[in-house]
Amino acid sequence: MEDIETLVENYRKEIGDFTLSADQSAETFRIKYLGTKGLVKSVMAEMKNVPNEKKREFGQILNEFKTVAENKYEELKQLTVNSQQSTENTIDLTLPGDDLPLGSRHPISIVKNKIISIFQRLGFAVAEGPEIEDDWHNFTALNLPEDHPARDMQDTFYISHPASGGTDWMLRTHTSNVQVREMEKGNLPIRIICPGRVYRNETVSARAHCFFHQIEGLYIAENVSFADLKQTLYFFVQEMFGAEVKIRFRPSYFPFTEPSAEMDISCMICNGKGCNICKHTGWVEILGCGMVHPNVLENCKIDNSKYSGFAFGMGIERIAMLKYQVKDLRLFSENDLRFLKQFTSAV
Ligand code: 2U9
Repeated sequence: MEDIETLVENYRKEIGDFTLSADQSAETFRIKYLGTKGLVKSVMAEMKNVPNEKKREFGQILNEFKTVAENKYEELKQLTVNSQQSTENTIDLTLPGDDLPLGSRHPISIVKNKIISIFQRLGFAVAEGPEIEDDWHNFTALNLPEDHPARDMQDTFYISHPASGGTDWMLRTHTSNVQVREMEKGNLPIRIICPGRVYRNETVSARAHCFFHQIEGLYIAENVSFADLKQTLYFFVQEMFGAEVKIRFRPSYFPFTEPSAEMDISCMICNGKGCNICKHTGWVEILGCGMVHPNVLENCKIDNSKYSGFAFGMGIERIAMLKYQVKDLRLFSENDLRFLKQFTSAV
């Protein structure tokens, strides 16, 4: 008798503590306690061993035990229903997933990629180099004499560092350092374009910035002429701005090219009739160019009696301003999403 009472007491405690794990339902409980082979039935079977005078008292204990088990079962069933309902209410598995916000490419990258792809079709390869440069690769090799104004502290950001080892490090003022480094490798012919960021000590305004982006080009081989330069740039302009756009060259001066020229395109806003963009001239300047100066070839150990070459340089911001009619250069570096998300491209 006492054994059975202790057993019932233990089962009651067990039922009180019973909780469902994630992979169980109220049915798990029913089978264990209330099923045909369940613990309640097996305890009930003990009645036959109870003496008659105790049957009444003992029957009461067992009935209470059965009620406790049944109540717990009802409670567990309710819990299962509630948790199913709350999952059903919060998660609609038929809904499509959340949209991932996609960024857009920066207009400078769009224009840069377009320029690169045009020159790649003409056989130019892309070359890149360091933004922190020494005096030789940024200036001296490019035929910039010691006292040239472009070396003035006003224009160039110099870097002073205790570990510089006596080298005058600077932030490159153009990407021409990349061409110098390619020429020094001595693998001819060379047909490269060099995109990258450059730095100049300028006051920031709508038309100037202390950093901007350039693409420069260099072609060195035997018998390269100014005619090759003109045809290459004409192809570039037609692909970039449209077949109806014209070009013209004006004589100019750069220390690293001789002869040198600046190239204008007919204004694609007014078709050459005159507007604010072209300041009523019908033409807008887009780049500088020329035949590589013999001194530059010599500085880079290239035989200037055998080889000749042309070079050109353009500011990517300037091309982007013309193409998209952006009036203020600063917009390109302020990361204002209202500006940036107006540009779309496949590349
Ligand atoms: C080597 C030899 C010659 C690159 C050249 C220009 C003319 C030029 C300016 C355009 C607008 C710079 O971004 S800008 O301010 N560039 O006018 N650049 S010829 O000539 C080279 C380069 C490398 C070895």
